[in-house]
Amino acid sequence: MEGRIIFATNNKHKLEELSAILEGKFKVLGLKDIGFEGEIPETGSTLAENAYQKSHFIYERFGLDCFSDDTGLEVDALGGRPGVRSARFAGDNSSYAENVDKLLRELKGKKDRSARFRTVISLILKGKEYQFEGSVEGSITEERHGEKGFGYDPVFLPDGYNQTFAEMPASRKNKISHRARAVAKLVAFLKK
Ligand code: ITT
Repeated sequence: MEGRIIFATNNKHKLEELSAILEGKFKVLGLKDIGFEGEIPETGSTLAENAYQKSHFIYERFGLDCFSDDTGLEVDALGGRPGVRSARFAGDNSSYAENVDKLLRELKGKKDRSARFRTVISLILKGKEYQFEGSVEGSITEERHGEKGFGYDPVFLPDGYNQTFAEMPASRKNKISHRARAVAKLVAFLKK
């Protein structure tokens, strides 16, 4: 029988991606499926801390095994920013569009546009935590390209491809992305 796993996220795009990546392996339940509609606090200063905070929060309240994902976009010319602050780059409650606008503004005229997405997954299994990391190298385009995906996808060109994450089919992003790479490690662990 297909196993079930709870993904502690409020981000519906991430839930969709993970459901697609894990299709046929695990049925992914979101927070709504377990009756939780609130926000999970995220106050850590690293991806690993935030990932742990999210999975731990749900484990404490519901006593259920679960995993979370914390992701950041690290831009070399910005000293690794926005990084752990990727969701709030342009301010608290900023939209994806505002964050992308700020990124393009800060990189205007800059030659070095190299960047990477990094994901840390925190899994809690029988009260014990395990972490899995995945990253993908690429560069930030001068303008937006494509409508698919979410967040910074329209301006992220993965190395070796001529389409941004927002131009390529979801099935391709889901093979090569930071999240896909971290999830592959999670699956290998869960299968052991
Ligand atoms: P949860 O914490 O509830 O899972 P979140 O949106 O707050 O959802 P993060 O804290 O990991 O997630 O924030 C990362 C931000 O980075 C997110 O809001 C997007 O703007 C961006 N991001 C994450 N994954 C991305 C991806 O695959 N493609 C493009 N942008 C992404």
